[in-house]
Amino acid sequence: APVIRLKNYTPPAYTITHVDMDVSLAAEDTVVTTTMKVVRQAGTPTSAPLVLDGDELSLDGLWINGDKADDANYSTTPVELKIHRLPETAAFDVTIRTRLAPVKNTKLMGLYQSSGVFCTQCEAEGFRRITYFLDRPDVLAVYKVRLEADKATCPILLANGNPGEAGELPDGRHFAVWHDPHPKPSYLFAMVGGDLDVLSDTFTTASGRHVDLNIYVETGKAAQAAYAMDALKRSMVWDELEYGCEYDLEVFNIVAVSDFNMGAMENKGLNVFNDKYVLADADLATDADFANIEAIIAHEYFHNWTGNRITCRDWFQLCLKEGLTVYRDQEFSADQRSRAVQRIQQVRWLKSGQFPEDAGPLAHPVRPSAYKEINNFYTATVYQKGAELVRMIATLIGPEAYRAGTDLYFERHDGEAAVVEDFLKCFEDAAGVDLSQFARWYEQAGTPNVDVEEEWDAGSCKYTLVLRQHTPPTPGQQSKKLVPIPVRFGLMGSDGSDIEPRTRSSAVKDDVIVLTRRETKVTFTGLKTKPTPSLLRGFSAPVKLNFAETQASRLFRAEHDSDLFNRWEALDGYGLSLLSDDATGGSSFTEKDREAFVLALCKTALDDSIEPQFRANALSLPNEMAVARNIGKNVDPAIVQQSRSALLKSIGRQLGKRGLDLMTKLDTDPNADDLAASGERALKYSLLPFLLVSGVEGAHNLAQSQFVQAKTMTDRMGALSAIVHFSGDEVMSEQCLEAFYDRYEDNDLVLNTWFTLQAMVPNAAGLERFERLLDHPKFSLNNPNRARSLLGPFAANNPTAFYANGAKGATLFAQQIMTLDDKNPQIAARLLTVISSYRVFKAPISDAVTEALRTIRAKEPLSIDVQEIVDSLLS
Ligand code: HT7
Ligand code: ZN
Repeated sequence: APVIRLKNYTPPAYTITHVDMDVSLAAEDTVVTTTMKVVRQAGTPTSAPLVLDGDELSLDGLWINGDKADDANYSTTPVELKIHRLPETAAFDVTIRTRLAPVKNTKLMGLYQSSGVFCTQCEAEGFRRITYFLDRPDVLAVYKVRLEADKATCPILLANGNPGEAGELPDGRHFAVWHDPHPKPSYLFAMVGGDLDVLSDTFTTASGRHVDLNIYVETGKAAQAAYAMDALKRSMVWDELEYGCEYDLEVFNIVAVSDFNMGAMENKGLNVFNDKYVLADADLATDADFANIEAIIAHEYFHNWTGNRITCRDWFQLCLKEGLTVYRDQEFSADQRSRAVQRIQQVRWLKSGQFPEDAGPLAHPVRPSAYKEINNFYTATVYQKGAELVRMIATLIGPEAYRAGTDLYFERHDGEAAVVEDFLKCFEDAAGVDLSQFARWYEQAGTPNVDVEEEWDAGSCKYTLVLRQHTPPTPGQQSKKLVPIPVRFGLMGSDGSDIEPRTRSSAVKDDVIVLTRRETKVTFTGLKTKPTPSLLRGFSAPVKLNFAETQASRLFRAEHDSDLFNRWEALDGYGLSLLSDDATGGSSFTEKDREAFVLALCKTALDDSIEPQFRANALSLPNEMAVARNIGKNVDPAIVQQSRSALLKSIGRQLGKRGLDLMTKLDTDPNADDLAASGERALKYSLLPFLLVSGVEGAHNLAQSQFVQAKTMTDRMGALSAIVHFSGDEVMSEQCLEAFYDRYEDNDLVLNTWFTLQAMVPNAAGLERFERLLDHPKFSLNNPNRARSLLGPFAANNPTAFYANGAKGATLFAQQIMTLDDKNPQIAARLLTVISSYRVFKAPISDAVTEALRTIRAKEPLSIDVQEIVDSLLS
């Protein structure tokens, strides 16, 4: 497969300004007739052919300016339609008729059917599976779509934009016309046809525009869309207030479908969602599910401006819309919920998903320079690290200049397909700063390291911090340049409060040290005693901070840091170092250090003055994979597990009865759906595993009664997961799993969580269970959520099972990937990336993974999607 390179970008020779589509929907034989107004671009000779993209299309007719093209005028290959001898006028019409079989589309790209509902997914290159087109984001057109279908099975017909004429047709068919006045790239095209229920509401924008809001869901489930609707309205208000962005159509439609490759899609005026991120009520969804729904609804809505009104010139610029929109959804969630807790969760995700990507064979810059399959580049690096870059810009220039910069971006580039440079220039102009060094963050893969040393001169009362940056090499990028790194900091006095820092250093602006050189030295004066530094507050830059801080200082920060994020980080970092030291037989931690950690953690857990959700996060110790990655090589998963279990037990013993009492006290009103109640539930179920593993009297019974009496899914799942993973009581575990299954066997979304929970059962028993579940009648590779629910956690986060019996899990996993490759290569490739840290494990077991990867590589045919990932994983 050819490699596509950013440096080879050329503007299109022709563009398409108007698209008129007529779609007659039918499962086996959909007919799509598309008339496009094609405009020859300046400098294009009239002899230049028009080359349109296509993918698995069957061409049924071609007309130029209404005249049937004769065979000599065009040619097709599997990936294109080339039209020669075009009219000499600057603009002309091309009409193309294609025939599709949505029911056979298992890739879920283009037009497909999900539980009988016709829907589309066009990003990144799905539109070319509907019609031949200039399927690239820098071709923007105004669309009119006429849909027709059987009225009984497809009473709802939707497309982008505003609704137009609709009516009845002979033979039980009907039609609806949609018109989208905003020029858009083809990846934002969408249409839906099916029998769906709707939850409707309205919104009035800041300037008084009336907007109809509709969420379409499977019949009988409209009530489950209430939270999504509420989140949507809050998102609309927030975007007006924080970014001055108003909605710009008469309707905003969301459709939830059950077969979907990713989370959701921001099609103009017609978002299509994985139903997992729409449907929820307290009986069916956990508090975490609700939070995800809120974030994804917001994310897709925010794309209306950052992505749709201003789109990307080419797919290398993906971070332009995704990094910015993730940053926006993160800030939205921070405003709606606890900012510190949100930041902790974002950083957890960044460190467990993006840092490993940046440190392994799949490392690539936030703006990659080459790809084979664009679907493989919807990554944690583009999304999460991309968001961190926007966050750093805001930190470096301050909130007012940041807002002035985004205002300028919307003003300057509305209606355009932009590049990262355009975005940066807006902040340069608004803030009067030079971001040329900052631009390197977009080009350079790898997580920068910041090594910190401190010097204290009691005689002159001077305290000096020396910070040095270096970025380790990544595949294809051996030498690295210096990048600007904003390190938010504080100096803590002996009573734990912040000291006003006094320095003449030009690297310091307010509470931020900006590292632009290899080494930055900052001296603070006027200090009576040596301060305790609190560095990288709020995780102000996506870097790895190496500071040989004493354990005592960590605990001091855990207790007193005015930055709540850093209080969590102090505990998390302590836990990670302790577990890594333990699992490698190291001697950096004494028994006393260990006890001190256990005491500090329990103190935090039991401290009623701290918000419960924060305490729950503190109690969630680094998982086995985090410890394995931190160790970095020759890891034996069984030993990591032993260290972790031992620590869990110590903590459980220390919590003892007080932990149990707290749990009982946290038995909040099951109907309360406010954030305070969800924080209490989070704390409650983060305590339970400790109490169960350490055999605290009463814990076992409490777990069982919580499960039996559970009124919400958070309670039910919290108890079930603790029982299955920590009670050691197989009989009770099986009974509860069975009860859960009996209750929810017909609810696909809930059943996914039943698979996921069991995919995390450790050791050989977990491997056996995994093997059994692969054969379970409800397991299927056809539904992405179901495939992910079992394969994902097993391969990503359950190393003692995955590597049991000579890494048999790797062989089983590879077989599933190969089967999936024939159905849905995008999902196969994405699932395969979860094992990208396999090389940290010791030789015999990691060799087995290499073998499994080679088997996949030898498969024929093998999709480009999977091939590109396997090649990187093997390189
Ligand atoms: N922009 C979307 C990314 C996307 C996608 C979504 C569903 C299926 C396939 C997809 N390919 C790319 C989602 C987002 O970031 O908002
Ligand atoms: Zn997005």
